[in-house]
Amino acid sequence: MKLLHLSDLHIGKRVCEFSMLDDQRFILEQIVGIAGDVKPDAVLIAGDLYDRSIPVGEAVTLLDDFLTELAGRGIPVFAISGNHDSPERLDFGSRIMREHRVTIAGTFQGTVPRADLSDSFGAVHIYLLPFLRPAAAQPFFGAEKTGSYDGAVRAAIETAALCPDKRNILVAHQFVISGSSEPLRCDSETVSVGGLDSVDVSAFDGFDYVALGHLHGPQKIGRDSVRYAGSPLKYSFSEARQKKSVTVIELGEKGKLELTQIPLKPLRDMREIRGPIAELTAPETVAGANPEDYIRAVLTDEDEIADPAGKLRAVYPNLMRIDFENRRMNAENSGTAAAGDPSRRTPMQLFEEFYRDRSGSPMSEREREIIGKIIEEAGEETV
Ligand SMILES: [Mn+2]
Repeated sequence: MKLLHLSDLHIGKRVCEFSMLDDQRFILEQIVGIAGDVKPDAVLIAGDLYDRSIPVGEAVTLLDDFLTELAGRGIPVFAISGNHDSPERLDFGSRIMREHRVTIAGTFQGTVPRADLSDSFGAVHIYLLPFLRPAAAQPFFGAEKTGSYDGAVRAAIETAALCPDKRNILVAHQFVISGSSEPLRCDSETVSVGGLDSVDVSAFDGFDYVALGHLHGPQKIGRDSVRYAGSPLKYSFSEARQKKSVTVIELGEKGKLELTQIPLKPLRDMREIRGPIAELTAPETVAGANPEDYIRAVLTDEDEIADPAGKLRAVYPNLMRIDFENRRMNAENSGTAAAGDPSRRTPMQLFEEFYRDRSGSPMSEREREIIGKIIEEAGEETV
């Protein structure tokens, strides 16, 4: 039996004010193509289908198209909610969709629902655990068992009463760790301070494969068969060097399983370029890769550049971010750090820093005037 594992679609996400919808449509069509080639017995989607609890209309249409395409090819889908999804909204229509073999577990209802598939080796039990917070588990298991994410997830799994002779698969969306080793994190994930949301991998000991969502870099946790598929697209520059993929799980008889990662090729890559502006905008540099990619430019020029954003955008239309790395900036930055406490700077100084950080150049006198007026109107003291 073959299963295709994906997660963290974050449909509707915007990165640096750029809508990712075209990129998401492109990558989801590619995944439908992969599903057509691989012919999995099911597709597992491990949460964060949408980027926000109330997704924009186009995002809903895109997910609808994706699920309809898979269902149309006769491929069963098993999906759960992630921390970005609204559990109730994902549940909408789910009882009707189940008739078309699209099974969505949005809200946690006190048990881990199971779906049964089978092949020549016998039954495969697929369990669906929506993203679980202790507060959502407490009404079912009491405060004592659900004082932590780890406790809440263990209490939920206990309800599953696994058949040890069957092949058991879990789809879950949690922050899973293995002892004290730190998983690979990215900036596009929602972080929780102090690791209070962590669940130890030992909670999943009874499962033959755990299809995880939450972390955006593809990786195993502890053993090979507890895996984050990762997001299908890069959603932050901290992921610029990652290779995105979907995971194929090939189940043999109980205890036998093979994993393959199928690489995904985005419509536009997200990458960093670094150097003096003349070099970065030179035709041979621009032609060396897709200029439509999402770009973070790190400029190393020592001299002041007039309108760096405009110059870069003329050749890289999807420029997302500019940073400077030169002696002058380093000196200024260390000056700022020495000045320390932002609360001791005036609103105007803070805004000037913000403006320079975003645009790459200082504010003009006219702009300073306008901002000064706005700050005054807002009742803040300007200096
Ligand atoms: Mn996510």
